[in-house]
Amino acid sequence: MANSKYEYVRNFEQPDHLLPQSWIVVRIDGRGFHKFSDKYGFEKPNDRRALDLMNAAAVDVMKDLPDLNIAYGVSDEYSFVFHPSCQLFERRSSKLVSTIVSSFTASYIFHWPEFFPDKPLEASHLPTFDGRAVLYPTASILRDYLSWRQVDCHINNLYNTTFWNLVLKGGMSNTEAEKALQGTVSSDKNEILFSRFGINYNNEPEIFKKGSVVYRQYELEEPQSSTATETPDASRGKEELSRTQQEKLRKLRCKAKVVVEHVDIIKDDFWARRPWILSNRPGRLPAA
Ligand code: DGT
Ligand code: MG
Ligand code: MG
Repeated sequence: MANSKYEYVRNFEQPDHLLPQSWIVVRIDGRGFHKFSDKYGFEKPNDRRALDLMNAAAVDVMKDLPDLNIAYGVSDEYSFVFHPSCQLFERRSSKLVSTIVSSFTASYIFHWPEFFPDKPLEASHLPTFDGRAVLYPTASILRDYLSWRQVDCHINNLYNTTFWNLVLKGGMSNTEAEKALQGTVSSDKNEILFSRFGINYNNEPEIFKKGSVVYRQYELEEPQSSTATETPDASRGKEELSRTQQEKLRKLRCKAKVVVEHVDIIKDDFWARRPWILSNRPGRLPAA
């Protein structure tokens, strides 16, 4: 590149390479979705179309970035996870976050008409997302992060389901419903749902109770005796993969189907049967 007297301004750019050998989570969240969901008439407390649209956008992001290992979504947020060995964009935080945010937003807007055919987006109310990258030093802490999001999903969903039943079917005002739920624990909310509205919370759709998990599907494996979180940290990228090896892995990943499931990711079973997510070594593709 030709040198000019302006060249020095480059020095104002700050490096933002994320620490090596740590899990990277990019979490994005809808901006002002409280208003946005009202504007487009999302059903309360859960709008299946809105959640399916979030999932469609997340699948596109996973396909766009084969380095991603898993993603977890609930409400207007999605967490995207990169393995500690990931070298995408030299691990530069702003590149990773801005790419995921814009890729997700573009896809969300692209798919909108499939899920809301009768509600075209208006230029004055367009969906936008913010994003941040957070590092987690071990697979066990990464799992705790994902468990935190899934527990949050459950707690919020139980509260919201009870709240909106009290309002929409029970005839309470928002303030009355809020008061009625003050100081209640889970079992109280289950009881209110069952005794007043005949709803067994356990029978609510899994997507509402557990959120959505997106990952590359290989053949499920028999759980090994070692716990799911022990092995992966050994292969966290201390031995740098050559470019050719990385390219080969990327190609293998692109061949796997990206699936969306609404399952428990807190217990060991999910991870033990899908060791490729934490190990970063592609599994066996299912026979066609
Ligand atoms: P923010 O993130 O600080 O810009 O503000 P919000 O308004 O996006 O707040 P946040 O992210 O804490 O909460 C998500 C909002 O999105 C919450 O008010 C409820 C709404 N929302 C998300 N999914 C659904 C849905 O399926 N149905 C309805 N009715 N609302 C939803
Ligand atoms: Mg939000
Ligand atoms: Mg949110």
